[in-house]
Amino acid sequence: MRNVISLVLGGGRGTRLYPLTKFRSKPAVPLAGKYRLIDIPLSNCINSGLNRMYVLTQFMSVSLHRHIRQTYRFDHFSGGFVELLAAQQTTNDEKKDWYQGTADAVRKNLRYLQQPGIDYVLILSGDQLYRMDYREMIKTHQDSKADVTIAGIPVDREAAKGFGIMRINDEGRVQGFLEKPQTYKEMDMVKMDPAWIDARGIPSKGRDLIASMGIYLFNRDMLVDALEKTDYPDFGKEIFPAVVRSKRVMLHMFDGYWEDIGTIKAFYEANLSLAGTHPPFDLSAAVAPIYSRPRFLPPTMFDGATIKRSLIADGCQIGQGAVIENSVIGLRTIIGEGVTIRNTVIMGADSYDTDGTKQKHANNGTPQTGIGDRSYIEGAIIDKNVRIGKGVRIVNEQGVENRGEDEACIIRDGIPCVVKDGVIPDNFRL
Ligand code: ADQ
Ligand code: ADP
Repeated sequence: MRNVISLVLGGGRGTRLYPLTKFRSKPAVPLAGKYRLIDIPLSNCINSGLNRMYVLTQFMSVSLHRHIRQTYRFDHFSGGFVELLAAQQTTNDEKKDWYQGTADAVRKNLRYLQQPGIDYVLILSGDQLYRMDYREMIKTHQDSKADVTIAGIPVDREAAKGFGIMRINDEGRVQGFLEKPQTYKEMDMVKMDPAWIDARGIPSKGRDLIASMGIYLFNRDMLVDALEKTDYPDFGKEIFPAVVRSKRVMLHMFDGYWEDIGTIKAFYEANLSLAGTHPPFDLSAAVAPIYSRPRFLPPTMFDGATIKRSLIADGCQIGQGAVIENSVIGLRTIIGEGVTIRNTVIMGADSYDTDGTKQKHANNGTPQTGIGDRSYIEGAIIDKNVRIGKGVRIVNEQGVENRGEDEACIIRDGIPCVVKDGVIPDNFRL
């Protein structure tokens, strides 16, 4: 496995996950109360025996760098590493140095792939929730003598609009690639016979299209060649439609839980699904754990709360009479007395207030870190380090789809979001 390099695409401009990406790069977005998005692909790599990884990100974020440095440590005999490759150092310069697309991001870093001893490059997305043993994909690739192998999953026609759709022949070779077809007419050009899917041991259940999962295994030399000879910015939009004719592009079929969590709505739903009684993705799978930075936090303290179907991370303090249902409560969250939290993702805090900062907030009449007494929050995402006052009500009662841009509490995809470090005064109502 030493001849495989993994490259995680850590995000474009991050607009689809705004405001979670307002102050951080996408890989650093917290997930399930104690992880970060980047932990998913990196854990999959490590559990697959692949430990040479690069993460491509638009800008260097201190917290992402620290997270990676403190989590992914390899002993020096293994040759393992995780390196961040940033398009630029700050977020506020002109955008011209930014990676123009997924292929452009890889092209700008080709020199790292051209080192000796690398035969294969595994390209992964940084915003998906799934568990995969990439060794199986490498085997498909080698057995079929492919130039490129794309992981694919059956999807129905509604879902197909968001994916690259592939037409496959009986040998498993990709013969057509259509990025995000919007009409049934276009989909008909790449559709499969459901019996073809069933014959591969995967129940088609009304699905007649095979979507690219954005997981690609390239022969290194072919990748370098394809990127040097063109200036195509994207794999899905340009590279694959162009190379399927001239190169041996093969399918690796996957049939498990896999979610693209690159939008606010998908991110919200994936987090809450983990809090259910039968989560579709098992965080506790002993054979393939999800790694994250070990922290030395005290156990969570409850003072007479009612909690149902929720994930509660370490270091929280939950006040008397609080009601928490179907929610994710992240590290170091402080929840006041009589607070109600429903269907909500709370990311927690980076640190606890000291007596000094508590006194300062009290003197200024501003809220303390956490959620103030008697507040009611439903259907929302609450980013890190927020200070929400007492008697606040955050519910999207009018069903607004999108509202606000720079305020502390905005609505995206119908979900109220309190931004990182946001301050919400006492008795605020959305
Ligand atoms: P999308 O997810 O829409 O479709 P894209 O926006 O290119 O495609 O994102 C792919 C991954 O690359 C994401 O993790 C994203 O964050 C990252 N990324 C995007 N632009 C980037 C950039 N400029 N620099 C660094 N990283 C960047 C793609 C494929 C489809 C496929 C779906 C599967 O194009 O064919 O079906 O992924 O989710
Ligand atoms: P999280 O606990 O969510 O992973 P961070 O990685 O941002 O959050 O770290 C939590 C807090 O600890 C932050 O406030 C950060 O400033 C501080 N911190 C942790 N490690 C370091 C470090 N090596 N240098 C400076 N500050 C650190």
